[in-house]
Amino acid sequence: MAAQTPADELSKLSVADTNGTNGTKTATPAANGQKHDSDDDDDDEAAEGTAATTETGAAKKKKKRKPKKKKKAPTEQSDPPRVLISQLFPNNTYPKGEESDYIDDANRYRTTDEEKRHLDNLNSDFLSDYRQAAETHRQVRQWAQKTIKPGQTLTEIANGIEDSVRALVGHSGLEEGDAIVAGMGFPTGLSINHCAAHYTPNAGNKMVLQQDDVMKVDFGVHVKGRIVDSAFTMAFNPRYDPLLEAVKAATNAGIKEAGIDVRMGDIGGVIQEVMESYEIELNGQTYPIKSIRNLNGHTILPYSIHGTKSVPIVKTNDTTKMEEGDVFAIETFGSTGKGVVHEDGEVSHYAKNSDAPKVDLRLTSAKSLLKVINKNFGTLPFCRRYLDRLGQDKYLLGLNNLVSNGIVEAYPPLVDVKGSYTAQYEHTILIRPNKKEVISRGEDY
Ligand code: HZT
Ligand code: MN
Ligand code: MN
Repeated sequence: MAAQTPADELSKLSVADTNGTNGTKTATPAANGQKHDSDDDDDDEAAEGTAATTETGAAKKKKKRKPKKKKKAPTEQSDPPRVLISQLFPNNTYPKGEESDYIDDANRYRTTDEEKRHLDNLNSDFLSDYRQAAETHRQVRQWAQKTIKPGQTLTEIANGIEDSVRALVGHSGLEEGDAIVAGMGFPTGLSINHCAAHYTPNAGNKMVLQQDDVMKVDFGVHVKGRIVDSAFTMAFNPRYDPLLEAVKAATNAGIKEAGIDVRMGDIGGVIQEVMESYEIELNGQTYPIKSIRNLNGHTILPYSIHGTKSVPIVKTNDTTKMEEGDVFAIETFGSTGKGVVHEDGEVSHYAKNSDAPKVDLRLTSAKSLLKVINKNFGTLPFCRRYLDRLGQDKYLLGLNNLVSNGIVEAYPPLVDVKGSYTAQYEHTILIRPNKKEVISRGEDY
């Protein structure tokens, strides 16, 4: 775990120039074909200290030791994922997302104009933070996609994803302020069937994933406040394939349409057109696939999961334009139901309001909980489980008080009609001056 890799060992592996569409498989040094002997893993520093001290008497056999080999730092990801992304990609150089030029006539100059490149305010520093967060997302979701199976509890699944994210960025989030440096960008959404978003288990939740479920897996990774927000849908019964295909295609159409000066309402129109060109047959009934009209994509700001711009997923007359420097979560939801969601069920997701009013809190428990929130999450969304793991208890009265005072926002589960099925795909994209970068793109989606 603590073993250090000589930087030159890893830099020999040509990972610094990984480019274009990212497959987790090819983007990591793991794919370089190098084999390393697993013997090494046994004779590490700890074992060396024991031999001399435990053996006494004349008859002792001198323990044969191979010439000391330093335990090599891992060059591929483990299962479950526990190897730091910064170790797999040294020198703060992480794989790029999927880049594309702005091809629109009015914007063609942007790809060549030297001045534009100069003005790139989404470069260097935070670009590598975004790329590190995105690579963490790809590696954790690759593991999630192969590991998640019906029969697991949602609690196991959420903890599996969250422990992995925290390990790969090297911040457990248990020491005060640590979750602010890097870690979960927001709680792991595990929303099933007619539930479209914002469901994650609270303590004691015994829900088990079922064979015929459709589960949206929506999690965020942040590095120094740069949040990558990306989601996919899992189903174990192929009958849902047309639903998943429709939503994946709709999200990709929205991503393709996005660019500088593109109007929000037009992006919604393109998304809806693609989404609603699909239908699905379930139990001998044919359902049109509808865009969920009251769910949206959104801008992302440092330490804030939603900025001020929304990206509709149906046609609207919103003429707000995308601008350079914007970061967007492009997410679309399809449904076999009404295509409208409402809030329903126990809340799990919360976030401190960015423009929280300064209220003199009367309740001691609310005051002390707010301190915990400020120190550990700031304005990053959190869930009840995150308070539990920090050792907090009996916080619900205080938490509800912060919500009623407008200091903390509650994000209840969002559901379509019972019996319906919903799916989601989401990517984070950077509107850089010269290029659009789909930072979270992988081989999977
Ligand atoms: C809120 C709370 C969270 C943002 C979208 C979303 C998951 O529906 C403007 C448009 C995490 C995220 C959010 F804990 N929401 N993306 N991924 N949820 S949203 C929204 O509240 S605000 C959409
Ligand atoms: Mn999301
Ligand atoms: Mn989002």
